[in-house]
Amino acid sequence: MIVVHHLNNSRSQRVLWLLEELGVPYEVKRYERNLETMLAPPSLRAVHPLGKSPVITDGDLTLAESGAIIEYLTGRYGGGRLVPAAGTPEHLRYLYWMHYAEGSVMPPLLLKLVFDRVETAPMPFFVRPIAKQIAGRAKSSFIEPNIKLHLDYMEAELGKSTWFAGNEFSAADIQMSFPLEAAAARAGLSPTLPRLTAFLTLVHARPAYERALAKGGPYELLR
Ligand SMILES: N[C@@H](CCC(=O)N[C@@H](CS)C(=O)NCC(=O)O)C(=O)O
Repeated sequence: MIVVHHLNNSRSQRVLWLLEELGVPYEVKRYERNLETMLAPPSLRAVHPLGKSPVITDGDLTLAESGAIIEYLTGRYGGGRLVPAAGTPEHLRYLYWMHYAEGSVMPPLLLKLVFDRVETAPMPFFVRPIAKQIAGRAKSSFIEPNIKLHLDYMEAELGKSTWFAGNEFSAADIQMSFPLEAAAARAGLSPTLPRLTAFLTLVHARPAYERALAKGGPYELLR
């Protein structure tokens, strides 16, 4: 039986959604973030040394990293569903977006989360102006321009097809949903990004997405 080690408000929601799309039975083992640090509990390190979510176990296998988990689950249980046929242009786009999500667009979104927190973290009053200045500089000179660059790029790419890999919904859309949900929470999706907004509306309307939310519990991304 597949067990999804699921951290609240996290990337593992994608794995629950994928399994609901595939109709594959699984169990959810829930872990709660520390309310102060927002980190995963130490018990997750007993499953995988990094203690990050998602992690799945399937028999003797323990596998971490969202993209690897998605590849494994579609390959083993998908029967060809949610992955464009090998050798097609859609398959190349599928590969691209599958890697882009965690490799390219998540880093600036994570930096934004960290530097936003630096600005509001408790600290001695005389340090605050300096911390705010450093965080503000990092955000205005690097983080925010990069987030805008990625958002505009994804918006333009979704002008080519309804979904990221083509006109068929694929597991790459599941992988890409997290950065877009994180961007909506952390940076907001402005009216100049109607395709990204429409993508999230389509995603949220999928019955499997709804079922996964019911299994995973409240899903409110960190901001
Ligand atoms: N690139 C990894 C990132 C894993 C990751 O950072 N997960 C976050 C949840 S969204 C986590 O476990 N955070 C809690 C912590 O770092 O303690 C993946 O896609 O699986």
